[in-house]
Amino acid sequence: SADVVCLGETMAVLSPPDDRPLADQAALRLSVGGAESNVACGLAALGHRAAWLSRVGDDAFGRRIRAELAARGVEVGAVAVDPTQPTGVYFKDPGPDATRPLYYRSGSAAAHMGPELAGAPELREPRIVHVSGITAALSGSCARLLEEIVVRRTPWGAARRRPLVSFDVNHRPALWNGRTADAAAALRDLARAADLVFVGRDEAEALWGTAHPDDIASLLAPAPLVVVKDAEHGATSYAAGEATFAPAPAVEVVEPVGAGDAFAAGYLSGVLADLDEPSRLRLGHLTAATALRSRDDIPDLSEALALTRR
Ligand code: KDG
Repeated sequence: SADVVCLGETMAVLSPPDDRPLADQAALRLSVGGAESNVACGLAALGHRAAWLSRVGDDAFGRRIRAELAARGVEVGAVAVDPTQPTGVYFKDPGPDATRPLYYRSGSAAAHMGPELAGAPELREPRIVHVSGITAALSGSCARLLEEIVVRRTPWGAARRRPLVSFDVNHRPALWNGRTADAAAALRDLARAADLVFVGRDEAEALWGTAHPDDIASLLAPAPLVVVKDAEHGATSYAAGEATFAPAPAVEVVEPVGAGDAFAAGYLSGVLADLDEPSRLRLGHLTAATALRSRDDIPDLSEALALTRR
């Protein structure tokens, strides 16, 4: 069985080949992206057994997603195919400051996931279950599913061996439709209940008005392990009251989408290998750097892997 199970929606991605706005483009490239499956791909590339749990439509995009993730070494056998709802799609719109996502995913197959999925046998065995705050914003049933996994831990009942539940806050304002107060409360409660939290300093500031990494870690107590990422500066992890900072390497950024997921994959790989905190953070920065240099949401981590094996 898998070392890590990643659960969440994955979409077909239509992206421009350069930095001009979507409205000026003539042809788009079709690829695959979803925060949690991006993490699964990263972990598979780093040599771990990673599975993706989700739902796709019975359509061309659903087939493309399953084929591409499988080709990247991710186990997709437990992915449900929905006969009636479509696979979600998103477009990338390059802007002067950032690339913005344009979502076509409301009512998607994945948005119809619900609490019953917490009974999936695939969730019982892994060492790590990785989810993100994106799922909380997809639908009421998806929010309840996340609560079963992160807060109530129903997949494991009274079992003594439970996986580490890893939660990336992944605040996507476009999915919350201006309901920032709802997002702030929901994402804070999920983070507090998780075993390991990834959060960007910028998103913590937008959600909770808290910008200092120490204060963010305090706000998310009692989560035992909190990793606060501060963009190009570095990341700080808080474990058992001890803070560890690792600076990020300087990188020529092509497009940042997917960098947070690549960071999570590197860090989680370090958790699986029982590395110490500085090494987990360094591995996270290394995999994130690979994603920052790539226009795809899922970077080719063989470059990072070559460096770690040196
Ligand atoms: O972290 C990158 C993801 O945001 C991207 O791949 C698409 O999952 C996605 C989302 O919901 O924005």
